[in-house]
Amino acid sequence: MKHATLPISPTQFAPSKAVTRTHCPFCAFQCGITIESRDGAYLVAGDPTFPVNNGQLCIKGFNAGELLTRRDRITSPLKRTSNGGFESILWETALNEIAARWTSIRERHGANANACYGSGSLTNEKAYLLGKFARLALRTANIDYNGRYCMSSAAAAQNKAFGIDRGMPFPIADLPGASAVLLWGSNLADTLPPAMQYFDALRSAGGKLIVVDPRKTDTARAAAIHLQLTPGSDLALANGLLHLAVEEQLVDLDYIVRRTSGFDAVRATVSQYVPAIVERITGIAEPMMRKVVRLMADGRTMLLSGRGPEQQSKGVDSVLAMINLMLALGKCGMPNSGYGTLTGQGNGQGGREHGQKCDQLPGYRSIENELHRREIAAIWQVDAAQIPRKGLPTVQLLNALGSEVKSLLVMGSNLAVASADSTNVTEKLKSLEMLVVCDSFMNETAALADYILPTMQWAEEEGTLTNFEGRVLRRRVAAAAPPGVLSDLTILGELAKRLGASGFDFDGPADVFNELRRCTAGAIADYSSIDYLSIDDANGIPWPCNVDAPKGTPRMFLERFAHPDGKALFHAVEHRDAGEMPDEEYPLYFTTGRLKQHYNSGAQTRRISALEKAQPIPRLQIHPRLAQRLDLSIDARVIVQSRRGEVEFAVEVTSDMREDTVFAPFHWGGKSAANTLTNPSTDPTSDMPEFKLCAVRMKPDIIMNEPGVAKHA
Ligand SMILES: Nc1nc2c(c(=O)[nH]1)N[C@H]1C(S)=C(S)[C@@H](COP(=O)(O)OP(=O)(O)OC[C@H]3O[C@@H](n4cnc5c(=O)[nH]c(N)nc54)[C@H](O)[C@@H]3O)O[C@H]1N2
Ligand SMILES: Nc1nc2c(c(=O)[nH]1)N[C@H]1C(S)=C(S)[C@@H](COP(=O)(O)OP(=O)(O)OC[C@H]3O[C@@H](n4cnc5c(=O)[nH]c(N)nc54)[C@H](O)[C@@H]3O)O[C@H]1N2
Ligand code: SF4
Ligand SMILES: [Mo]
Repeated sequence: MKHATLPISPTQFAPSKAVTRTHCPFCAFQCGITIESRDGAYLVAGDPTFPVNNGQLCIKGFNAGELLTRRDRITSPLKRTSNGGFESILWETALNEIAARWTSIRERHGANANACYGSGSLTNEKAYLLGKFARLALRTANIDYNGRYCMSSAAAAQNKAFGIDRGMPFPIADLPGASAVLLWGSNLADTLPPAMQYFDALRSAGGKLIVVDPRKTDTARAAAIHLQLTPGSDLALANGLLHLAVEEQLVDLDYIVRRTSGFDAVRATVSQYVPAIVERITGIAEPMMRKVVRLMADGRTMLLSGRGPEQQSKGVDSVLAMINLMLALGKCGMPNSGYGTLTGQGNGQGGREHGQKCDQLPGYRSIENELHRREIAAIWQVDAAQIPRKGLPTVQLLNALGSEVKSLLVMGSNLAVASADSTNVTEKLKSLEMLVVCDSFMNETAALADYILPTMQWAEEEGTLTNFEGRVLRRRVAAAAPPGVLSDLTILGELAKRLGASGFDFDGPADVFNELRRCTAGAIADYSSIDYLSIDDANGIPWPCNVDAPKGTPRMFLERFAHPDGKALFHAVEHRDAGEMPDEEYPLYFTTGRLKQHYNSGAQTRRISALEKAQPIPRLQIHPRLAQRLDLSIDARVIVQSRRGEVEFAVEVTSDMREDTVFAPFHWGGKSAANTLTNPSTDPTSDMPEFKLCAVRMKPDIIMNEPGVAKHA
């Protein structure tokens, strides 16, 4: 079968206008863009009419059009050959063979031996359909997704404290109305650059920005106060700030009584976090802590967290400690105030709501809740008993590859680069009976696959995504897909058919959205009144959107939180060390994160010439005194070792670093893959791996001034 005979409607996927309004393919800011096709290229500009970015874009967005004309696009299904290369095969052959091998694995090892892996890059419709596909077509419990690496800690903490997880409970436009904003472990000057306009407005209105980050980032430089804390000490700092709030009688007792429960236990816990102890753990001096807590207690204040404190083995408790602080100060649910997390991936919000998580059904329902199972089973027209139970979360799933799990379908992630202890993950991927990757491009994970199924990308198909404010947006078609590629939705439908499953015949993305919408009615993430065609006119609709809130809900918690009694819950949490701490053998903290020019595993941005030219290689950021101690010059290359492996980096000497900490971006694979070093120990609640903290060494006798040439210092 050629792709033309598969059920895709050409009109649905053809761009209708010369200039199309749509959204950027990358981060959760989901900037409004316009795409114009001119002389064989696609020109991207900021859409001044879209109210979130107001016409601004970052360098990644401006250059995203190049992805649509890349010559290295995969345009036919590829199958691994016996000599380790790939051969092109027909769609019909690929789909039949994959389905037959899944069936054989299921017969030999049981249904849970087949697994799926999704992504916060997928549209809501894809995330939803992948979850349904795993449960009903493959009949496996084992599906998880890369949001596990991203939003899982903040999501778990918000669910515990507020009973709901919508990244930011208010629109970003509320920010300049605050008197102070505490940005905790986010470098949004590089990671959500158009957000800086709101901080500029905050400053102009007299508001203060406070940044908590072990590095002096561009975001920290824009702040009135920068707390350059010891990596991994966030929880102690948050408890220490609350200790001072109690001591200085800054807590809002009336709010605490009316709107929360559980404060007494938290007050007892933080009584131990006296300034001297907190100062020793965090490196932040007591007067500075007092200054910050007074600023945060006074007026309208917000605390927004990023991946810094979240991507740790205590990420959930660290976020809970921040929420405790904001609840005690009486801020959550108040105007221009409260706690929020800055969601990362393009659909990092919607991607965590519609059933691609191992414990979840659509609408943020729980797969272990009998009522939720029955509700979804009724829409799926199956018996509730047919829906599998909870499966393995990512790190456990990846560790089971090759043993309990024999096949993996990957849609929208470059696991071999993005996972902690990536050498181990690569070995696990190699040990599978069958790895299937759906992607538009070759990447380090696809290179290990048995089958690669080429997919349409962002501007070639439509669908909905939910931005960091919970605003459901519509992505539009602006470019024709090359012949030979299919939509992920079509691929799932065709594979489901071959597995004998029904319920996968859809007439395009809007049709899938309408089923998703029904599945969310009455659930936590309620999309039931969002009309697909009205999304554009409204410039996006924030959920919950239902009969009670037909225009959506820009601001949450104004009257009640989402727990049954309407109250927010305090959680008493204790500071603890990271899974691995610096010691004599490995004396330095190693932390990781992002550069402005590259996106995540780099699979897309390393292909865009302007971005590649601006940041061609990963550099290890180190403090000048550390460089001097190790006799490293600016152009030096260095080998960095952790207990899990070693990598080679070029060196960037910068006083933005602490002397005890080195930083590298994780956007590259191969010999400079930061994740070769990172520690896969996970948070016990969220299963988030510890990307932000492990111990490394750079021994003088392995410093290299030329690649491959060792020099004794
Ligand atoms: N340019 C660019 N933008 C992106 C992305 C990208 O890859 N590139 N990805 C998108 C995605 S998926 C995400 S999740 C977001 C992430 O957005 P951010 O959270 O802003 O990004 P990171 O660089 O991962 O981490 C933020 C900061 O955490 C700091 N940090 C490290 N250790 C600690 C610690 O122990 N405590 C504290 N408080 N801070 C610490 C780092 O120094 C870093 O500056 O960005 C989104 N936007
Ligand atoms: N050391 C370290 N590691 C980290 C992090 C860190 O801070 N430090 N951050 C973590 C975080 S927050 C994240 S989000 C992950 C992200 O890392 P990954 O999970 O690897 O995600 P990406 O690199 O964004 O995307 C991978 C692939 O998805 C493809 N893709 C995009 N859209 C679609 C689609 O619609 N369909 C299909 N089939 N494919 C698509 C792209 O072409 C690309 O090849 O990395 C995590 N890893
Ligand atoms: S900020 Fe995010 S959404 Fe906006 S242009 Fe940059 S990558 Fe795209
Ligand atoms: Mo992320």
